[in-house]
Amino acid sequence: MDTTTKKKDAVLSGIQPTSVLTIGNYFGALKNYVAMQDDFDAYYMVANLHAQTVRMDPTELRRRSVETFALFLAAGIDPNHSTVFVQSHVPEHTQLTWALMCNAYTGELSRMTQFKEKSAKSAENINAGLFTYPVLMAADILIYQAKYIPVGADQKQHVELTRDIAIRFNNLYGETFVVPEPYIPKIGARIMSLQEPEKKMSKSDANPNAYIRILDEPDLIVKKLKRAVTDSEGEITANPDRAGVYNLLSIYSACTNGTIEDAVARFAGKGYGDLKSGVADAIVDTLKPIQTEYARLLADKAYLTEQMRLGAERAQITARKTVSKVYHKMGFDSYQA
Ligand code: ATP
Ligand code: LTN
Repeated sequence: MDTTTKKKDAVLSGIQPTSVLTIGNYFGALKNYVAMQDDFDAYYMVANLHAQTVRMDPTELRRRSVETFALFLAAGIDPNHSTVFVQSHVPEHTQLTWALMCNAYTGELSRMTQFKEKSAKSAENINAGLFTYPVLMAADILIYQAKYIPVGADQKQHVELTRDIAIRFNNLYGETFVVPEPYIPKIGARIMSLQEPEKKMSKSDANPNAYIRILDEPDLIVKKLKRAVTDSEGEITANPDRAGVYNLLSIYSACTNGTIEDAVARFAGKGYGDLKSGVADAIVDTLKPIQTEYARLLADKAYLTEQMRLGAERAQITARKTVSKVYHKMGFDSYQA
């Protein structure tokens, strides 16, 4: 055995199964999961515990969790290379959450932008889970000693909070956790709503014209692009202040793996109609292989169930180690007289 081989750094990320994933989730997160899986010890999870911070029907949550798992695989995550699992199948996440909860401050949690936005959106259900959600996310990350966290720009603040909690814990109890860093892609980190391009595209937006789902049919994609909000300038330039046009150019770049400048050159001298149909075609081409593979996988429930079981089993080996280390350090030893 080659004893000089360095252990790979771990990466972890998760997506909530609140609805069908959008191209924002794909370009901001999922695409990078696939790109990183060969170079890292990768853990990718369906964040179903997080999803109940907004009220979800249990039957729907169950179905969407399986569908999101299938979509991970369809997008190219290889369960033989990466540990892919559903969060609630590894109960150690909630065990570590309690330990971290006692090391997180209510002041820092109340500064989280996502908490402020989501509580403004659903004033009738500002539950304690919505408030403590970033601590569960910190547990997801720290339990696998993950070094890099591939996320869209909106999650940067949560990863920074995780760093603070990890450093605080390490200072108090001795070196325990790897301190993680966000990995945010240059292009695609913040895909905007097609209807309100100042707002991020979100899978739970009330207006379906605001987002493109990974599973949207080509006709629907063309229709939604036609309705996308632009501006009255008529010229195609890369100006972030012209949010609608800039967003379409970013989506095109993300689909074609090019730069914004390449996208501007491609549409030089053209009108918004050409831009919209060019972007729609690029999206359709990107999503087609994922959609085909998704349909195939979803028809094989036995395979999905088995992969979920194997993924959870593998994740649990690492998760257990971290929890026993942390519990021991905090004085929660088992059966010691
Ligand atoms: P919801 O609408 O349910 O709050 P969401 O669409 O914001 O969900 P999440 O499950 O919160 O999606 O996020 C999963 C991953 O996708 C995260 O890494 C997040 O940063 C990324 N992501 C979400 N929306 C976008 C977007 N518009 N652009 C780029 N990345 C995004
Ligand atoms: N909070 C994230 C989803 C999420 C996550 C994680 C991302 C849950 N646990 C751990 C990265 C690492 C969100 O809402 N997008």
